[in-house]
Amino acid sequence: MPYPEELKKFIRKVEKTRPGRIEKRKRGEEFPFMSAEEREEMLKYHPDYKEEGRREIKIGPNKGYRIAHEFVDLLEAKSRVDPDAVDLSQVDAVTDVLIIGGGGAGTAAALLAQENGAKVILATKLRHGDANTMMAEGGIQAASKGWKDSPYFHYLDVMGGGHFKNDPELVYTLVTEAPDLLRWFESLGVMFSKSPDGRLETMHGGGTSRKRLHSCADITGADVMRALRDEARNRSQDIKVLEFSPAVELILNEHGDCAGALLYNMDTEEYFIVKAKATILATGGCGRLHVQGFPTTNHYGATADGIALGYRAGVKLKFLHTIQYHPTCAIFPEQIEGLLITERFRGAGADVLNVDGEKFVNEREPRDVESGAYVKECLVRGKGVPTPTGKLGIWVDSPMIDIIYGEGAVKRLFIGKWKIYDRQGIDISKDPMLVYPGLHYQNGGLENNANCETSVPGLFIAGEVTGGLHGENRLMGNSMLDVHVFGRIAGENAALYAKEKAREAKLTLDHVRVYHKEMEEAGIVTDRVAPMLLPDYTNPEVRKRQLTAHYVGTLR
Ligand code: MEZ
Repeated sequence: MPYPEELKKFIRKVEKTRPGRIEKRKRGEEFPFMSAEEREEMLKYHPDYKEEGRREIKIGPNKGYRIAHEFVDLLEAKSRVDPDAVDLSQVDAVTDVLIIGGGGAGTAAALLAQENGAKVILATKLRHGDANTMMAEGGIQAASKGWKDSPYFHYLDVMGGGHFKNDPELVYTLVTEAPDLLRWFESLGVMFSKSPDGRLETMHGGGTSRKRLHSCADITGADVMRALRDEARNRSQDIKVLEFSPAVELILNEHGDCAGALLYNMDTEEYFIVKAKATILATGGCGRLHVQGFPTTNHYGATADGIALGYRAGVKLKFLHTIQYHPTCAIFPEQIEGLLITERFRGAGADVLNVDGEKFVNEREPRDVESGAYVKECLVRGKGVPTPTGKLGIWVDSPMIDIIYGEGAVKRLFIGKWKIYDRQGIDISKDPMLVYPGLHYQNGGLENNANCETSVPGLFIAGEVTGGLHGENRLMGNSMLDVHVFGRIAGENAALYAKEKAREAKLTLDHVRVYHKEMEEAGIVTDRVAPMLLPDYTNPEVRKRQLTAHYVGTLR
């Protein structure tokens, strides 16, 4: 739907302030960054800091920890199966390494496990590549320009972004492995955006002290996933991919080691058992929990399944009290609500503006601060742009990019986004986009170390399901880095574990029995089951929240 007249009148205010803003840009005048104290103050408007949004979990290794109600609901839920009804002597498949999740982390893990001699089964809930990785837009951080940047500066930025609460060892691994990861991607055929002399293009992201964001236009994740998936499919002798086969429970053995998983065939509605010497959880994030009713940028299957599976098996949670709300998600037109408007727009020079067409925050504050500022502008200062359906938004002035880089720049640099808006009758090289923060990333998750090991022997984890690396706030471009750096490490270490350490013993689901008993003792009476697998949009409570752009896009 093109912008209606009631929004066009606000767009005219944006147009009116544009020449003055361009002049200031030419003079190098920036909206000032906040001081540390001002940032602290601004965070009060961030949804994570809303105490009534969370409650204590009553059971499991983190009993007493306050996290979002939606996570507690997921963890205070029963298994989808009755452990007494599962015959663990009937094993359907045996493998060295079972990988649960077919996004970037899972697929990178599969490749490295195979290269280290393992036979691999990769089980994924939807199609191979239906994952948040595929939807990543803005890029990947790596200190690739030695003379201006180094892993040292990258390290400091990551720690600062995470409020210095991050696990330092994980951060060290992330930043030192980053340049090699880019080389690996290129060897697999990922096509990064480059300048005419062949050097990687770089850009600033929120909270980065150097330009180190690399991308494939604004469809970085799609290109990375294409290359990884092709490579995994080329190795089909050793890597078997099971689509529409989510895990519903981890299986342990009598030593307490992880020994595979109970999977569910979504086509036939049958359960089946995969026994494995090592298992990797790479199930991704949680956007479809719609925490506090927020729309999401995440793919349809992002229901935090791995959190439920790992926690029940005894793995602790870390930093799950913080969730990332991406500042710029489409709020209008409603058909694309939740659509990610990549931070690259702001990195490239698009101003963010209130209802008067005025700037109110620097576009490159860390994400949590930036989101807090938008919430404050709309809900406290009364400066949000009202949408025809009663919501409030902030402008991202994308036409600035054509003015700065020359006509056609928006279409060239942001072809993915340009096309989606074009379908709605909006040309974002001429008109700005209306946004509001949306649920984007799970900053925390299950606890791991830099070898991707968990407290359960034989259980490795990688990617968004983990917690510790990003502390309390992830910086842009570090998720594409995280999932692939640690996906590779998990794959290699799981293969070595399978070869050298795995112990044979009887399979058991006793941990599920113990968990159910703990629920009973805590007085939790519920018919909820977890993992959720898919969001239930037939439920009016869930439907009220929203369908996102990705969903609409798929139907189109
Ligand atoms: O890392 C991200 O989440 C990212 C790069 C998102 C974006 O704005 O494009």
